[in-house]
Amino acid sequence: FEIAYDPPGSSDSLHVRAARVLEANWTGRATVPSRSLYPHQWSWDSAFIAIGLRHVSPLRAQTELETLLAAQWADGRVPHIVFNPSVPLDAYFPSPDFWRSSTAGHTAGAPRTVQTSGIVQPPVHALAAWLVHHADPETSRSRGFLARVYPRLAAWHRYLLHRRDLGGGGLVSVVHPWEQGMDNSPCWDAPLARITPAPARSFRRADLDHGAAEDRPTDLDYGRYVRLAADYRNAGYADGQGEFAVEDPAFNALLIASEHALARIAEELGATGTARHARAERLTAALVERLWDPAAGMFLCRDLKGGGLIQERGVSGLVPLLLPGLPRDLVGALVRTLRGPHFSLGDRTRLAPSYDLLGEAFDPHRYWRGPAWFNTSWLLERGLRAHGELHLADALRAAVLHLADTTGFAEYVDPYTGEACGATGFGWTAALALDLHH
Ligand code: 9YW
Repeated sequence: FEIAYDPPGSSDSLHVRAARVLEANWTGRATVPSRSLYPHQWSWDSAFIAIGLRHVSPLRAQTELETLLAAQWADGRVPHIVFNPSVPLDAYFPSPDFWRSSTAGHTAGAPRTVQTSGIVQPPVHALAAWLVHHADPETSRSRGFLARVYPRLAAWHRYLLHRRDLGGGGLVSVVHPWEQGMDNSPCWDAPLARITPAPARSFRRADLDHGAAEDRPTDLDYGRYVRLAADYRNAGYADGQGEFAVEDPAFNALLIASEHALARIAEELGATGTARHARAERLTAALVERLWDPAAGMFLCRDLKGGGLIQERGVSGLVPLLLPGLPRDLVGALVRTLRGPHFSLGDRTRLAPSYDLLGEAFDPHRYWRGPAWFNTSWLLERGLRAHGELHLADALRAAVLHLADTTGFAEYVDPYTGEACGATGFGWTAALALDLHH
């Protein structure tokens, strides 16, 4: 079904309300995802936030990305959190004293002046930088924005392609569920089951001070997250030694989209983008070869430690729709899967659920185990539009605008009812609604 949106006169107010959220979450150098739950700078949040912020202040959008990239490690990794030193340690767990970046990350080249985590998040940044440049090319050129971020973005992609090809098949692996960004997706249940959880009394969750326990990951999940992160830290953040390694379709698709964007940035700077475009095409072929599952009609995650494709349908497996170079028959299959009983977009759901409606682990309220999120909807909207599925794209766009606004820019929503879950005043929800509004 479709939602009527944009009655005359109301369109300005969505812009104003979304801009107000971004203003409230702005710290002076970056934007926090949520004042209550997530009071620091998060990597992929900042990329999505910059994409929306460019419509309000191109300069602030550039600064957002530059602040994040200033915390890059010498080995090229862009950390998933950059900590704000003026926020109390107990406001978020795991805090800087858990990650100990400046000491444990010494060999990997963690920065000295700022505290960060040691894991990464999906590489949406080159795509964001390209879109931010486009919002105001004059200011961007006068500040040398692209020239400044290009070497850092190139080093970031190099880190992923060289240090994280743990399966040897050309794709990048995540070594922690937090890296992929969909923390407690049922896709991680099997690979996580092998991990011995850290004892519950060895850490204190700060998220439960702000979020409802039944909407959040469980204590057992957290025990395993902590164990994996502590092992990585104790190994000096050296890659290739951990017990968890998964090739994820969304993470890799975002790298491919960003590699294409980096090629365009290179061209804008007067260099050639040919080699980067070619690499993006090779990555696309590897993605199809290693993660496409014809029976499921979508991409699945590959568990490098347990062998084979994980038979769980997460929204991550639909995100490669974003890629313009995807083979035509795969596009058709992805669109059918999106509309079919597992995701039911445009029929029983208005935004794509984060996980299979028919899956045993489905829960409409628990974080990434069912609720619909705005960043994945933004990515799917882009994909549908790029492949000419205009009717579906328009309906999805209208649903994003309507639900973002009526929920007070919620973190995520019940995919059936649209009921707000998690935090409100959430950064990327406001930013991406702003972007689709333009
Ligand atoms: C956490 C900030 C982050 C997002 C992730 C999301 C959540 C952090 O919040 O993880 O403590 O659970 O899963 O994608 O970047 O918004």
